[in-house]
Amino acid sequence: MRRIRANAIAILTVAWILGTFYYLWQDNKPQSSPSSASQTRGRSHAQKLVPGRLEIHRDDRTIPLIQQGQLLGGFDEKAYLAGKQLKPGEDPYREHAFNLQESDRLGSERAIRDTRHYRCASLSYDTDLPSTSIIITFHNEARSTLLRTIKSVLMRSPPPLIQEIILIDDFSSDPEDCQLLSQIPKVRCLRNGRREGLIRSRVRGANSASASILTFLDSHCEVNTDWLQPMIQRVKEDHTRVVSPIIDVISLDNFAYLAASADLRGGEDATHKSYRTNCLSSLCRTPVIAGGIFVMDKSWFNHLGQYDTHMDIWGGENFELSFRVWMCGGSLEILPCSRVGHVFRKRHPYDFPEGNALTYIKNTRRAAEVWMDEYKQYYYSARPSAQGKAFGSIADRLTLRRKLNCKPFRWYMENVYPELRVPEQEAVSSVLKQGGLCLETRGTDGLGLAECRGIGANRPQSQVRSLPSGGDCGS
Ligand code: LR7
Ligand code: MN
Repeated sequence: MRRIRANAIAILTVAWILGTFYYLWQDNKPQSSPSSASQTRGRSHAQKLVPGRLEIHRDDRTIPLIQQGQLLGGFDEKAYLAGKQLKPGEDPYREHAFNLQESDRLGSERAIRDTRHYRCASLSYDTDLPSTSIIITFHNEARSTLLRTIKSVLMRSPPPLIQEIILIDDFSSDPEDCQLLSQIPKVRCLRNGRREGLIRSRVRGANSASASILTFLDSHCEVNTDWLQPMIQRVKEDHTRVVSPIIDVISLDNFAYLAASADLRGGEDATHKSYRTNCLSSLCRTPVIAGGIFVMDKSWFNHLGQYDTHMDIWGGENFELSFRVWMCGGSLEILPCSRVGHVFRKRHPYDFPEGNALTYIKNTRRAAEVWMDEYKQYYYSARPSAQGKAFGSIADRLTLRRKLNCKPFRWYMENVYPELRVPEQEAVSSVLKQGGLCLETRGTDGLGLAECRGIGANRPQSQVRSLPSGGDCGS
């Protein structure tokens, strides 16, 4: 009897050990291929990518199979793309700072690898998620990249979640780039009567949005499988959250879709936990977001003062928004189970009416002057040339800060960014470091607030941006 019991205990112990090993093995299993990942996917809204074709699982929230015709309504895609083509002998990089020939060759849609951790596929989301207005502002975007952005949204989102896609044509040379696209169901086109820049354009889009949740996208993105649900879920649970996906890289040369690293601030452990929970606790929090791709509750966006509409063209608004969200009672997150690809460029393909450097200095000075309190000295020591440059009146934004009763920048540094060390007497060219993120000065080149390179960087290096350098996203 005793032996039988001993045997039973031994068997149970072995089973338990095997079970533990199996669980650990599952947890560390490398990313599965798109097709095997989709087989393990039991969720609603799930989509699976088969090379060259998109299948959408039917469920109560997914409109029956989306076919080319239904998806695009009366829109003539071929004519749209053929309307603008690279001329023989023309430099394919000249107009857009990416390889237009490759983008055009790809066409308006393609299968991309599901770059999420395989565990993401088994997360489930509420079946009554609120819908969102997608806001895409652009200035002279290539037709093929713009159309691919729109189609990827329509193909890879549960249709009921997409209330509308609002395009803001920021005074592009050809009004038809935008107008023709409004023949696609759900797509609306607003054209600026003069060049405004992305900040005022986004505000215009947000003001005309009819959904309660706003989703901002750049005009050269491709959203990945189930990109939207994790973000809307997080915002639905707490409307003060502002959430971003992990941003994958679309090569500007050959348009290959490349997975970005997904390491979160807390390292491996935090990453694994959040794959299982969609960030149940504070695992996904980040001090700053890249700024182009995020989801935010509309009333929270309005309550917090939208954007600083005295910022022009490009740059600085992502820092301003990040500081403001944290200091005025919200939070920022990057969700590892949401992935969106973006074409990172090395230069701006468009002009800045006031000049690139002056515009960037104006915008970032406004952010520093309104939000950084005594810490703005680090901005100025990194960018001495910013001193004395015009940045307009910030009275309205200071009033907003007071009205919202926002916390001091010191609070942000100590609570949101405690890993960040400010150089006391150190040379200005030092790096202020924390877990995965850095506030760094680069000689005379600028003050950067971004993921550190090499320390479990959250996003590819091309997403590391320096505050006043005035360069492109990656420079
Ligand atoms: O005058 C303009 N009007 C516009 O509508 C200038 C630009 N734009 C549009 C443009 O067509 C594009 O859709 O604004 C968008 C952003 O401009 P990009 O793509 O030329 O610049 P970017 O990729 O470097 O943009 C990043 O930095 C910007 C700083 O102001 C914004 O925050 C962008 O949203 C941001 N993009 C992202 O965060 C995507 C991820 C990559 C990174 C980093
Ligand atoms: Mn961009």
